[in-house]
Amino acid sequence: MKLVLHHWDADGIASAVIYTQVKAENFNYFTPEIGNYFLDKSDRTHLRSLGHEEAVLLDMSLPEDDLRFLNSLSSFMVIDHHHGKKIEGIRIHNPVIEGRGEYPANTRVLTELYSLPHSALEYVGVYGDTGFKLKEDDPLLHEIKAFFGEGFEEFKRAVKIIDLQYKTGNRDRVYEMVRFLLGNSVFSVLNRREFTEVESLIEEEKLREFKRLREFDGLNFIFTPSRFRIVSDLARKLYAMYPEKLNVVIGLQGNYLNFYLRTGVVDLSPLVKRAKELGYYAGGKKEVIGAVLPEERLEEYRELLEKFFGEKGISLNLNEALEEVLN
Ligand SMILES: [Mn+2]
Repeated sequence: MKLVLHHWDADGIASAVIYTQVKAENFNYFTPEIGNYFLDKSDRTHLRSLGHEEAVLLDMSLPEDDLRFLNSLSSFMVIDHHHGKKIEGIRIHNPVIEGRGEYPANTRVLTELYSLPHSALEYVGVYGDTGFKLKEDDPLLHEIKAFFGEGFEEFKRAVKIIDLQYKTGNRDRVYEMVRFLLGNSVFSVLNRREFTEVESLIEEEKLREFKRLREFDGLNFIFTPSRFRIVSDLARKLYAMYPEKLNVVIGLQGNYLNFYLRTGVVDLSPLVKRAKELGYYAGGKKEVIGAVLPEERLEEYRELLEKFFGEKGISLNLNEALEEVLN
């Protein structure tokens, strides 16, 4: 059996479809626990049990240790467009790492690698990864509009629906989308209720989970046990309403906690740097820090945050709020 591992977003899905079409073979599909840019224990157990003879990883930059793990299971290669570095002993096709410029999507890397004509699937990846930040005068936007003509608005809607599937937290929905696109056009996604309904399911879930908001002195706090990947959206919404408060949202992500903090009170970038140095799966910028951590590191992470804010004369007071998470 041959395996395609891929990112769960629109570019990852379209990449899996393009790769399958190029190879014209049957594949099994796999995406890590949604939200995890690494393989967790149960991912590894599952992958080990497959006994596949070949695997390719598309549109995802996993830690070196995970790449070595995959390389030990079967013949393995990576096709990607994320920044990173070459790794001795791992086959990686990534023109960005090779210094051949920026690639807006992995679907574009595949299109070039296999000398394919431009396609709707390629643009699903391109628009999925870059659409939100393309300015009106961007040549890439002109290129996409020229390709779709009158159908551009419908195309945008289809990309959104393809991308949204992962937000349910249900990997099967992602695989169903891959399989659907193997036999159907990008636009036909819009005629399938099982895909389009996800949009309203997510909105309803967000409204429901927002009601869990608890307010402490200077702190807004939501702990959501929802399977949906809405933690960053909830944190964004809180921040829009209360930029002067510390807005913390914690959700479950497989065996891990997804911990988001958004605030306009202080520049968080030094905290992001510190968290990364301490080995957390963390990322962020000036007004946001997100981290994925095992529950047993929650206490330690809280101390890191409280120390950081303490140095600025701000008390975070997470103790009381966190009781809910730990119970
Ligand atoms: Mn991508």
